[in-house]
Amino acid sequence: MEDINLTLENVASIVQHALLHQPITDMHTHLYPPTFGTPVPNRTGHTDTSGLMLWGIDQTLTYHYLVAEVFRVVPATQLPFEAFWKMTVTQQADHIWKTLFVQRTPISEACRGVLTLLERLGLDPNEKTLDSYRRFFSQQNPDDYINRVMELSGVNSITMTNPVFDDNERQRWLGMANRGPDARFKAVLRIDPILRDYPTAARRLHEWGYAVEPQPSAQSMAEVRRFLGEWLDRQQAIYIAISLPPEWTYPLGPGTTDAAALAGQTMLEQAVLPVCRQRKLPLAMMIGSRLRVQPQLRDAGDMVGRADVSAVVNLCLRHPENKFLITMLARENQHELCVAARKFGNLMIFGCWWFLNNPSLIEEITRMRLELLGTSFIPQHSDARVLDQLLYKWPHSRACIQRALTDKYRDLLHTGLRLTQSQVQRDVRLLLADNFKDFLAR
Ligand code: HDL
Ligand code: ZN
Repeated sequence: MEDINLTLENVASIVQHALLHQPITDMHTHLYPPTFGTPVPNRTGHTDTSGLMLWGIDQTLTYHYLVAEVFRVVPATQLPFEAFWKMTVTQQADHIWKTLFVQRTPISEACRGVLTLLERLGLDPNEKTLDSYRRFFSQQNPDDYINRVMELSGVNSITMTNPVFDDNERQRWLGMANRGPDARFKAVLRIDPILRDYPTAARRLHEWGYAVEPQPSAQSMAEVRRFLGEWLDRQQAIYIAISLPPEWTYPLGPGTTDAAALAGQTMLEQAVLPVCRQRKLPLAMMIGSRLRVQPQLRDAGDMVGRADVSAVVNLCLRHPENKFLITMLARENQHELCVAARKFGNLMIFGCWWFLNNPSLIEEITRMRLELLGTSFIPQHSDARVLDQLLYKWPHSRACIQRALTDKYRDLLHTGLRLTQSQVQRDVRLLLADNFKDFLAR
């Protein structure tokens, strides 16, 4: 088929077409296939209440972003946290729908997302109750529904987050030995406690049969390396991931007396990074989450904090043989992180994470990244926790990326540069898939 030259008149439609038709590798989500259990009945009526595959209207409405928002309208002084947590998921969903979608205008990004996904499924977002939506989902089979959501959202590869220090997660992996992986999903070994709380991690690893000691001895380092290798093999994981608090820094100052922090740093340098180097796996570090600031909100109780980009610079400088996938949670860190990425080829920045995953910030950050990094970054990941969210997180982000890209191509056309549709398609393929795949393979 003949290539099309870009003009000021056709550039927007060519960019939109390229984004819509480029299969997306979603490189960070909290999604699971049905083999990890589903808390919503499937065709056989089977429900696994601790199932990890979240989907359907009730799971969508009780997403922790919406839990935080509903407590702003009906505060805990009216509906105590404990009373809310005692409710069933359907009761919580009814409360959230009534409060945020019926009694108030659902104008927040998390609310608008629910309306977008309902519309994408061909459902009327104007219902006053959830009955008709529940009827629709009761007729879906989880496995078929995954295929439908992937097709509608344009995602052809879902990267999971697999926190092996979570008992439910770990037991499911150990019990799954004979079941092959689901080709639509790729695993990621998530190991926060090893760096954030080494004493607890050491105790648990010891319980699981690894001779890890309370102090980061040579034996402990070797056993943590064995643990990492065994789980990377079990999961066929494509990278190792950790999230870190805003105050995380690297290297720790010479006068540091915090034994847990020193142990975490030793484990990073003597166990995690060597295993990643040996297997050519990236280490993904998600920096800036201060956990359970409001503990009564549970998953909804985490906060953002400005972090130290020089820690990322020192990491990339001191470990040139390692590959780092980095995202930071504070808007204030984004420009400095972008400039850091200009200095290190072993640093790939990704996504507009969590509290940055809002159109006003996605567009601002994407424009800055295009201007500073060209096409050498990963603009977005969904971070979806409920399968249905792919149906809004990607359309909303694509619209932002489209506006930023279109303006940048227009700027290029004004220089007299000739551009074609196939070049736009190549750029979009890099941004939505190949930058990640190439970084893994590098
Ligand atoms: O640590 C993470 O991976 C974060 O994405 C958290 O899961 C957070 O709760 C979240 O869901 N953000 O979107
Ligand atoms: Zn996440």
